[in-house]
Amino acid sequence: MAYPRDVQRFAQQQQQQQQQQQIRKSSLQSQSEKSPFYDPLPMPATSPKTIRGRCFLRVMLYALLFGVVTVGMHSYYCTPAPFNPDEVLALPNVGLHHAKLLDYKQLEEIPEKYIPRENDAKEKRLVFIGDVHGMYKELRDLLHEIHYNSKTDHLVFTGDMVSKGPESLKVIDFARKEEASCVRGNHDDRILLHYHRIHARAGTEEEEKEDEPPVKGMKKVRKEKKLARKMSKKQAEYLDSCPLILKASGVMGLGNVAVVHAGLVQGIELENQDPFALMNMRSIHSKLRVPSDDTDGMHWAKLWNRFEAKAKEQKTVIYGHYAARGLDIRPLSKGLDTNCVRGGKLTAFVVSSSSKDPKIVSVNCREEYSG
Ligand SMILES: [Mn+2]
Repeated sequence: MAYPRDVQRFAQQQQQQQQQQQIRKSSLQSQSEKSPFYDPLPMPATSPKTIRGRCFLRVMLYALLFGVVTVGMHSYYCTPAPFNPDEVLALPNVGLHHAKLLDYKQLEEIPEKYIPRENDAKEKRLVFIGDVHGMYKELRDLLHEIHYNSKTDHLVFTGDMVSKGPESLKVIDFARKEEASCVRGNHDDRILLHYHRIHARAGTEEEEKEDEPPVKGMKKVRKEKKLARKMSKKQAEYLDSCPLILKASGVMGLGNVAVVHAGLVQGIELENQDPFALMNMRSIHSKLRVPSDDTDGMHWAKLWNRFEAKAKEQKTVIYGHYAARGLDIRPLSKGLDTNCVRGGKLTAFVVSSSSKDPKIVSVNCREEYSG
């Protein structure tokens, strides 16, 4: 029960409260008109879910930033330093003196009489020929194509004259007859190794029980041994006479030249280059900085061109071996193995005393041989 006076008081109180609220509202409105910074729109309440979402975004942003900085620093600091040949020399497993042990002829000069010079009265040519691999017919085709003249031209084979193809011994006989120059290739080396082992064992007990374990690659070895057995002493002597490196200086259109089968390590004297690398290398291992016969790492010719360009006396390397790359002509290296034995081409790099620009001539190879 309520007394009428109380009801009246209650109604008065209510009225007062409403009036106060109205005053507060109108003062807020006038404040918003006065201050340009006052935002009259009420902020929505921030729920814990939204706060967590924002936190997550911020963490993700920091993680992304961290990632970008890490990748940037890694690529800046962890890329290999410029190639330093001293590092290769310092490695104990690089056999730089094998040449003496194995009796390889490390380095010879192409005889002066064959070098085309700028002021030669008569035209003289040097003809560098890539890996022939017993493809005698194609060799004859190529010589026909360049109008080979044995009186004025001198042939230089970049190695791997024999093995794989059908007429290895004919190639040797022809090269001997023409007194061609040559460098020793990895396949020439293998055939010679078989030849010398077979002849060292001739007439001994060992000859009877030939070491032929049934392992992978034996078919190839048997084929090589067959060729080695057919090789005459004179043919073997010719192949044996091929040094690992041939050099010449002041060659028309080229300057200083080094001929090798596989490649050279820039910054190491020709006398000190490793025989295995000279006959087999394709790349320089990017971490170990040693020459390797596989294709990982950097192509040796790429490094050669980059660093030899800064050398005092630059040399141009003429080589074969890298059939997978095919014709590979760079300012200071000329790769001539165009994979004739697997149905590719046979290529000649012709330097003439009558022209400053060497010519490249190729012929197609007719049949495919493998193994
Ligand atoms: Mn080779």
